[in-house]
Amino acid sequence: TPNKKIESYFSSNGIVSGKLGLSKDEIKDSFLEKTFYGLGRIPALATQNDFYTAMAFAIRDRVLRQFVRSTQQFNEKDARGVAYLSAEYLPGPHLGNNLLSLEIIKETREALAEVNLDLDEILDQEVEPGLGNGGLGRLASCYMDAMATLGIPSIAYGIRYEFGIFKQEIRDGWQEESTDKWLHYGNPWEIVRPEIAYEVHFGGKTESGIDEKGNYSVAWNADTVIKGVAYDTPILGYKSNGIIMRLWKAEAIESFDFSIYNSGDYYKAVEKKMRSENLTKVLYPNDENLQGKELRLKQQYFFVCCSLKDTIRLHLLQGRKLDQLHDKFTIQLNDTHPSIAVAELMRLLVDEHKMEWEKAWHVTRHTFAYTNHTLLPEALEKWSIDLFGRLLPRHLEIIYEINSRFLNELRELQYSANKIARMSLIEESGEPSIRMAHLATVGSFKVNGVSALHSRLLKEQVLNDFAELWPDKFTNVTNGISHRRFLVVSNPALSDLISEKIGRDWLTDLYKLKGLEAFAEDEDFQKKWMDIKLENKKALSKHIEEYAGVKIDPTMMFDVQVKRIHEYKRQHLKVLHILSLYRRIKKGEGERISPTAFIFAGKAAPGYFMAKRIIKLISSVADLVNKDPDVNGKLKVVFIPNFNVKLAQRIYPASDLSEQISMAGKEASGTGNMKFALNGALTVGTLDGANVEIRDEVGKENFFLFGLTTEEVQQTRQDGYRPSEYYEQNKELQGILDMLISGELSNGDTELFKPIFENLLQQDPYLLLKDYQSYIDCQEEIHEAWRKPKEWARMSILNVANMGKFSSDRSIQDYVEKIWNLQPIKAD
Ligand code: GLG
Repeated sequence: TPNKKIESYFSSNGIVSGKLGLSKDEIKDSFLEKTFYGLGRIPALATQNDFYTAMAFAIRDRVLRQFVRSTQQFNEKDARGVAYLSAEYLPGPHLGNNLLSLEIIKETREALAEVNLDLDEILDQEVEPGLGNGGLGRLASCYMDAMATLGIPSIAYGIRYEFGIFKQEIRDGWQEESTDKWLHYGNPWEIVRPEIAYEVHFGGKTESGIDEKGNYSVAWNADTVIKGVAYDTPILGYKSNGIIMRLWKAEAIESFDFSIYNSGDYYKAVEKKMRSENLTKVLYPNDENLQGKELRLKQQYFFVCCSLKDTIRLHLLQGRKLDQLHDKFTIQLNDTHPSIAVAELMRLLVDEHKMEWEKAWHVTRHTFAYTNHTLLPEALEKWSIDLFGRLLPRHLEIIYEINSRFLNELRELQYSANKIARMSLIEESGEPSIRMAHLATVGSFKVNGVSALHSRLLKEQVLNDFAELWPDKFTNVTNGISHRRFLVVSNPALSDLISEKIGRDWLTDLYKLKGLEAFAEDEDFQKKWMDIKLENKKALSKHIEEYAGVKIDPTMMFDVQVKRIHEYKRQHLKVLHILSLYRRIKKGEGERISPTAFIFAGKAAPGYFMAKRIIKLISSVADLVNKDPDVNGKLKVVFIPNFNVKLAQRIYPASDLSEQISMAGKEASGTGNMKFALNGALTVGTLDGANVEIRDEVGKENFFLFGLTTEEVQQTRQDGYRPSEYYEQNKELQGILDMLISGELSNGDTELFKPIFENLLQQDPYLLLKDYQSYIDCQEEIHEAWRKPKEWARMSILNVANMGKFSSDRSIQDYVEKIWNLQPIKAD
């Protein structure tokens, strides 16, 4: 029975519609209250971290108020919504972004100043949740920011990893990993919901039979049960609604171990409990490379099962029918990581809710939409039938059934046996396995790539057969980024300068930046623009000196490549360029080189041999170059350890040149490319991923292009590429490559970099040697451009002015129009 009394207070009397309490004094009061009564601290004992935590609690109250308000509106309007399923999120620090969303940065700064505390120091205390590997996880978080801001009725589901992406240290030039204990000091942003919990089954056997009503049915008698408990983090939109990121933590089922308890083996019972909780202990640190590990599949199924059960609960709570699920929800699959959802929803509908197969299949394939993030064959998920069947026997049966019906349809269309085998959900050659991208494609009503080029290649290559069968199913949504986090919060000085000129509308409509074009030639504006860049570079230099031990002159050009370390991203091509400059200086031919600091950061998958060696190579080149008196400070090389969102927010505002140099056809989109350009860095890049669209937007005269196109890459392959020819013909390149095996980079060790040398000479799968000369020539142009500061400033302004398209607000708008088909609901 509803409690009318409390409801009336809730809706009309203050709590939900009343004042948020955002004045300086109110913020100060709640901060002090949280410090003393919330944390039980006396001033003499309070640490900086206590102050951070108290401030986070004070702000969280206000954030939750916004969230509660939007939930209420979504419910009242019985709105159609989205459940976003992602195995990864990289939200970055919450406090700064929430202060912006509430528009109380200034008030908070002043409130803290009154008690002699500094907001920036407090912000710096926050340890970010590293619940993702790279672009894919960060994209999910940029989308949460936009969905909250735009009022999209939505919920984001994922996994509450106890240890996120490893912490990276660089020792003697090598990457070393340690566990990321992000929860060590507590997490003031999350709220545990012990009552929102679901059982997840694994293993065992299925049994078919006739149920009490005389219908054929299948029972899954699992041998393990684990409980998933919801942990909610509110994500606040700018000046508006909030949505929830609901992450599942694995726990043991209490009752499950009773028999062992009773038999007296207490330790065995506890051990079982620990084993259950292992499931969400740690994030797999591989970006775009599947490992096929059992625990990973368990994680995927675990969070999918909890999320679908929760979505169904929310749906039914509204008094709706289950066969209308697709009318009320789109479930967006962020890559194939959650694609087991297709089979799980069928299981829930058919086995648990007794819906007939055809109807359930109709609901399922109108509920899911699938975003593909990569064309790399090694990243396309496949699960061995053997492993899969042991863990999820019922799902294997369901997938077989989906497949057999699907293949029958293809036979009716007179498809050849070859083509049918290609399209099957099951790969029969080699170890039989399930192709998760095919499952996701067959089970979804829309499939999208993440940039125009990537979506085209997806249709023409990886999913070509499917695109021919269902042309309307395929679409593109070009990625976008949260310009509020990556410009307003992380580059406040530039944001203020922009707002001074064009007002503040660009915070919610990034296309408004176009207004900056009018000032691109204005010398006074250019000077202010570049002065801010210089200040940001000074701040980054300080950080670099402290964390990487290298002193950098902030007036140098900051040439930056930060992203996961991967051969296709070609950090080693950048290294070849640095060595070319070094050798020119040594030969006395360095007069046309502009003083440059080469800045790298990024993590390598712990088991990725070549990537780890590339980090060592960068460090070795840094040692050589930074210490050589002949270089005389003209070049500096540095690898900043432990790249994460927090560090990224320092780096983009301080960058002059953005390196986006992947081999064409390999980077699905890239999003770092957008963050750099948004902060006024110029891009040197190939025609890959979203680079293509960035260049279209900013104009080709404001973008440094080099290298082969996707088509030329394919042609090169077809013609039989022999990298050694380039080594033999290009003497400069030869001299550089020889350095890798001469020992001069490695204290005489001629073996250390031989694997890189041999890889490049023998296979060079990412065509570094082929693209080398074009890259070097392009860099010469860049160094010349750097010597004309006004020109450079003009190009920098024009880049920012034309970044409107790359806001995640635009991307989400595209999802709404092309895929989700729903009405945003803005909080009043
Ligand atoms: C992928 C791709 C990136 C893409 C990102 C988000 O490699 O090119 O920008 O997803 O769509 N694994 C990734 O980071």
